[in-house]
Amino acid sequence: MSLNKTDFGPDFQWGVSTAAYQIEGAYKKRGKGLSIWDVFTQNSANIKDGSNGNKSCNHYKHYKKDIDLLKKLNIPNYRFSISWPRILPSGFGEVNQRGIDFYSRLIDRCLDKGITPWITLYHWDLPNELELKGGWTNRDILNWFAEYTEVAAKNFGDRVKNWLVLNEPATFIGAGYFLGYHAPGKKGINNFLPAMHHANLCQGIGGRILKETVPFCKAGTALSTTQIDSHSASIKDVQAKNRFDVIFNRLFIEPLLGLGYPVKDFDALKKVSQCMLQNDEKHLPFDFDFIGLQNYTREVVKYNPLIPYAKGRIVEAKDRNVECTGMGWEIYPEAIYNMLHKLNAYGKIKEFVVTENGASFPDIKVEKKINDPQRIEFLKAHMEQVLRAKNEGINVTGYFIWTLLDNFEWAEGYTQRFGLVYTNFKNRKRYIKESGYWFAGFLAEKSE
Ligand code: IFM
Repeated sequence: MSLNKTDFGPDFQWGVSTAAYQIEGAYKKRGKGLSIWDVFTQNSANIKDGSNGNKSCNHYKHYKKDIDLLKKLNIPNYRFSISWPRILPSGFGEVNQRGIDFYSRLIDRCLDKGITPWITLYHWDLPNELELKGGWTNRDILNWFAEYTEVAAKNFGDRVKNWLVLNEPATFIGAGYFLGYHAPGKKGINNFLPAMHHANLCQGIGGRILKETVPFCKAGTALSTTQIDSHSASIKDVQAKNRFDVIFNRLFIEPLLGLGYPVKDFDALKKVSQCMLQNDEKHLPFDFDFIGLQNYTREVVKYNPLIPYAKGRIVEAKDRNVECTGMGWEIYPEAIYNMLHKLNAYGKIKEFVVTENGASFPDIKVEKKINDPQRIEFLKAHMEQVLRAKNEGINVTGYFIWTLLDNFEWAEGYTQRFGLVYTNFKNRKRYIKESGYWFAGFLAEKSE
């Protein structure tokens, strides 16, 4: 099937997404406070290659060139995140004007080049000073987050109309406050439940403040989705699959839609009531203008009584003999289609934007050229599935590739390359990959 931009209609929004900690570097520059990732990466054992984001792509310095790259690639929308400790070094209180100025310049550069900026408020780099007070487990995060949202909305809302509150809460809460392999490295159900509940409340808090503060704003939140299949049709495997579905897909959308926590399918969630105050249930729902849907793969789950709470484990893609990306994630394009359908079936979501989809492959630069046919195939196959869902009536209005530049991939360090543009981490030079040129060509096609 040949894929054309015109098939998606003239108003479909195309873009790329990035995140502050993954690309900015300049981790201590011009008044920025430390984030939990700055601190977590100080222990090199936490990251596969012992690296950190202290310099990363140094987008802080090269942002103009990076926006020029967007322009060169014909990319009309740019989603980036704000580093909370860059603008509020202690998390609340004193504002770092130099941090505000950086994002103002970035936004202005986008606008000058005709690129629409989209802001994600929280893409995982919590100010470390807040973590010292308990971070997401401390209920005060509701006030800290409200203040942060207000500062961002007041400073950038005159020029930025598209906002996302959280990025993948299931990932940063699950990996950071239950499994401990992401910052801040906390573990266990007693950290997980309050952190999860507070993140849920913050989605609504952020959404409400944005709608009150930013005239004509479109507010959403970005949720990770993963198709979960059971290893067999046995009742135990199916129940395990349902518990993983709760963890991966339901924890942050159902409270938002007024459905409460899915305790029926996951017993261990019952204790969340201990973190809830009387009116919390009323404050969980929020009617976002759109949901940012993110998808990379599917997982297969098998019952395992030895695993606490989930009582199941993921059957790794490599053990299933299927085609994988560099992350070891199965290449399964139907997952994005199925997840659009799954969330659409709630019947309450007005609009979807695919705010992340992409793949890492071990790209090699040969004489300034990076030939990455696997990424092109991956992207095309996923875009086809998005179109299929759209043609079936799902209101999906945009598709953003993860990501512009190869960057710091969290616990994987620099071992994974997701970019349309190759980054040489020794000298920060950028080289457009074949996939970047392919996307530019696709976007150049004139809409009817
Ligand atoms: O790099 C991440 C991003 O920060 C959040 N979504 C998934 C990407 C790939 O792992």
